Amino acid sequence: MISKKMQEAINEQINRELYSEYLYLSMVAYFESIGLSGFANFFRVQVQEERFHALKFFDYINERGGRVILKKIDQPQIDFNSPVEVFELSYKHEQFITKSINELMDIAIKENDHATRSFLNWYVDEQVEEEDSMDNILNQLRLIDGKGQGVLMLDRELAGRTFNPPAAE
Ligand code: OFO
Repeated sequence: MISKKMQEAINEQINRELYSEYLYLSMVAYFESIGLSGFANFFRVQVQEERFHALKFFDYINERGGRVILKKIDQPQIDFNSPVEVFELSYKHEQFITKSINELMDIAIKENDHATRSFLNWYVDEQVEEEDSMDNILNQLRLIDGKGQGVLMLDRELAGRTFNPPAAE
């Protein structure tokens, strides 16, 4: 059975994952409003990824005999000045999430909770990808100065992103 401390920390993380979903959905709305449907698609897929992250924690608490407590989700930022700003924020947000996953791991280590340590390894690896994908697009946007024909080409490329849920583990 999961400890109260570990359970509470994971419940907080479920809230952060749901907030991530909400934040990226707000970015979908922004990109739809400025006619960049490929960027909107990129964040629609990101929304699905975040829901997946939240539900994976949700299922884990249940499997370990704990109790999921859903908390209030803060309102995300609704307006953005440019695609570059969106990716700067997303990259920063993913760094924050990485830090929070590392803190969960610290608790699992302190509590000698080997099952949770093993479970969290998936998120540690996932965060490497999460940061990398935001950082890559941010760099591409900076190369093209965040505007012009290059943005339209990137938009076309991002239209092809699809959600591929990892195989059940
Ligand atoms: Fe974007 O990794 Fe979850 O929050």
